[in-house]
Amino acid sequence: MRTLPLLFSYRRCPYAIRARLALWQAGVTVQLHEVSLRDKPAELLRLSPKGTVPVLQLPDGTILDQSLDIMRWALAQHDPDGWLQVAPMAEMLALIARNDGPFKQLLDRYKYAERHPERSAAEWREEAVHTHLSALEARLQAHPCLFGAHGSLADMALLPFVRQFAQVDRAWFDATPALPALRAWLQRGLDLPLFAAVMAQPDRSAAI
Ligand SMILES: N[C@@H](CCC(=O)N[C@@H](CS)C(=O)NCC(=O)O)C(=O)O
Repeated sequence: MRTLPLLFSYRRCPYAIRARLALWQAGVTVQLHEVSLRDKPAELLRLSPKGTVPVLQLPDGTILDQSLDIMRWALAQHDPDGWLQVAPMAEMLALIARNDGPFKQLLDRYKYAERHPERSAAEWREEAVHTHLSALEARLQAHPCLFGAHGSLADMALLPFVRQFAQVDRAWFDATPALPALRAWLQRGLDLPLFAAVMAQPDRSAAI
């Protein structure tokens, strides 16, 4: 009988990173199964045929195969810094939906601009800033985190995606005058010991 939840994860996937951030923050010990997205294990596809990571299997057999559901489940177990309480849930979810929908689509176009030649990488980037990141910048000009002084579910859910955006052209991100508060927020997030912990090279199939 399995005693620990089983997490199928991929180290650099932003959805998997956000799930790990919440699980580690909650102090939930999982059996971590690092997968190759090119060679997905049959067990993962059996539990969740859609074949994306992260997937969490609870000891009672329940499957959570959406990163946000994993975050909310983990923090419902234990939420030491009150990430679920920082702002009304509907407001946090609305911001996360803008990240996961329109922003993620533009992020992918910016990152893989050669596959989307209707516009240049710089134009996709500009649209991503205009559609989403400038609104985050405005929030962060007003306070250090997205919903005030303290980190929330939304900060943690968005952080890995903003990290990925920054990494596409680090020199541009570091120099743009358009996003100074977002840059500082990202750096503070990446400097958290929690972030380093979830990005540690996984020992394949090790319990953490
Ligand atoms: N809505 C899902 C999206 C997860 C997702 O798309 N993960 C990517 C990796 S970052 C994936 O597994 N893609 C499948 C593939 O590349 O084959 C969630 O929030 O968990």
